[in-house]
Amino acid sequence: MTSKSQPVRKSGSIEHYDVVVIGAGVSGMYALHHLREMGLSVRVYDGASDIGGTWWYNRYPGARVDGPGSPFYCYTFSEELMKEWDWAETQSEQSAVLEYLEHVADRFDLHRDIQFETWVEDARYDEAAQRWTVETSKGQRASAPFLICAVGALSTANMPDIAGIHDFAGECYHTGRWPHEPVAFEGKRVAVIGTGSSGIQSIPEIAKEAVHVTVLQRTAQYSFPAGNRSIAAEEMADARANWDALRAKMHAHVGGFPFDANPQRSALEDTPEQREALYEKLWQRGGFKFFLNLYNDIVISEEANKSLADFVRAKIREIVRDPETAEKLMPDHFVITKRPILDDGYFETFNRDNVTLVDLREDPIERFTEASVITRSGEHPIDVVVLATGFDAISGSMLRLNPKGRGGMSLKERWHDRFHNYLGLTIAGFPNLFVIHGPGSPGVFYNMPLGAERQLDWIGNFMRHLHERSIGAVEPTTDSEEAWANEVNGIASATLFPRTDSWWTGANIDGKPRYFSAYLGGSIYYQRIADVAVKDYEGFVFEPARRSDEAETW
Ligand code: N01
Repeated sequence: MTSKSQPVRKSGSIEHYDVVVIGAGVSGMYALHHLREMGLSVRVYDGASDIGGTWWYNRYPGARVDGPGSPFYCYTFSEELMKEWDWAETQSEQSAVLEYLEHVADRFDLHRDIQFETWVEDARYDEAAQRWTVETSKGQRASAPFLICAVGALSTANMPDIAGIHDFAGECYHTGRWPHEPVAFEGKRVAVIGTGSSGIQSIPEIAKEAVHVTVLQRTAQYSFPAGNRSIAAEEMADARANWDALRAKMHAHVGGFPFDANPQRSALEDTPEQREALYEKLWQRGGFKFFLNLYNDIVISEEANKSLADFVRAKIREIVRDPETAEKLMPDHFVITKRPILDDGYFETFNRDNVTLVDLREDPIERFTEASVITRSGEHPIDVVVLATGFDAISGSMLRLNPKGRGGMSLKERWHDRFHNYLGLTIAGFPNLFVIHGPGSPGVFYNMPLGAERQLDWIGNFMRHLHERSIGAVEPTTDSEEAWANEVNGIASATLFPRTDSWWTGANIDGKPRYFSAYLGGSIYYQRIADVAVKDYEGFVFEPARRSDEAETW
């Protein structure tokens, strides 16, 4: 039995640590492990009652890894960890990922330094002390020179403001806040609002149980076969035997997976027949590699993009038997410029007698009553409503935390027009604060556990550098933020991504600055931040330590 690690010191009711980490998901867990291994005293807070972050909350039916998947959606910092864990399927279920994370937490004894069911309600920088002080929902206060915000890129639920929704007397669940007890759909009429990844994963599962499912679709989506399959014992054995080479490949690959480099060929170099043959082969194989094995200009050239969009639209027409329903399911934005979706029988679900599609563009929701949802064309009696309405993504959880930096300036003030940052990690006016997977970083465009490790390894080295030079506070200049914004925009604006309304562009949240904030260069990003370190952390301003305790346990 290990006891909780002690704070560096206590003064009155405040506990002092070297680092406070907010969030105990995939990133926060590694932050704790890595910084503790470096010899620092770390305290982690999380509002949930256990580890896992997104994998703790998103328990809706059908929730699975929908990226390139297992066994490479995992931590890479420990060879032993990789070698002792067996993954059963390529698109692991939520429960399997959570089980893995629980194993990690036990193996590295993480629980003892995490305080659960505790929201950080205030985080404030004290310029004189060069420290952050946080106040929690439990009425505690803690301080540390460093604050790491591992608050999640997809964790602040988007709750739609629809007339009468609070009058609805039936059951109502958001996919990102799914209950821990099983939700029974047998004998029930269900409305699902939203057809992003969460809606498209859950609708086929709910339709297998419910009496009737009404799908309320605002934007029709392209979705691709998930191609989930079991991972054979020999495949796991092979991955273990070649782990060093695979890990090196993950570091080199644009998306952080051990795949060969993407083909360097334009769709327009092939004939329509050759393109069709490639798309068909990838469609039949399924899985996220579909997007990684495509032509190199699908998200750059409108014409190349249209060739794939037409292919998927033809697939939808082929799968969905009722032509009127198929037409309502026809997406009309640039394919892949909203997050690509992997499904297991989504379009086929519309061939069931118990599923109805409502196209909200022509038949909008007017209001909810106690027992129904009313759209322009009429009333749909329901027992359950599932809100698959997504998240205030990438920046939303930082804004919910709303830390106060120099002069008491809040992040909401600083980010009112755009999400100013340098390297996707730091913010001028908010010294010693680091954001994981925030705006300006590859975040959701990269293998997220690996991306978190790489960002946190960089942060750890930076902290050591500051300590060795007796630096008490560091922050970027606004000039370096601007140059970084230009770099991020420069890459994005060469693509079609910024032209589509999506959670990537913030268009799903009213009043949010609408622009594409992720760094699209993938692995180049890690080279960029390494270069900054080599150049003595250029772009930052440093303030000498006023006290000797800037990281007290070193
Ligand atoms: O959220 P979304 P999500 N009235 O924003 C609609 C990751 N993920 O939870 O497109 C009516 O994509 C909205 O319509 P529109 C993955 O990266 C990972 O599904 O804005 N409709 C859209 O259809 C994913 O991309 C996994 O017009 C409203 C839907 O709700 C990301 O999370 C699993 C509405 C929201 O789609 C987010 O996916 C699942 C309103 N008022 C998700 N408001 C894993 O692999 C919103 N919509 C683990």
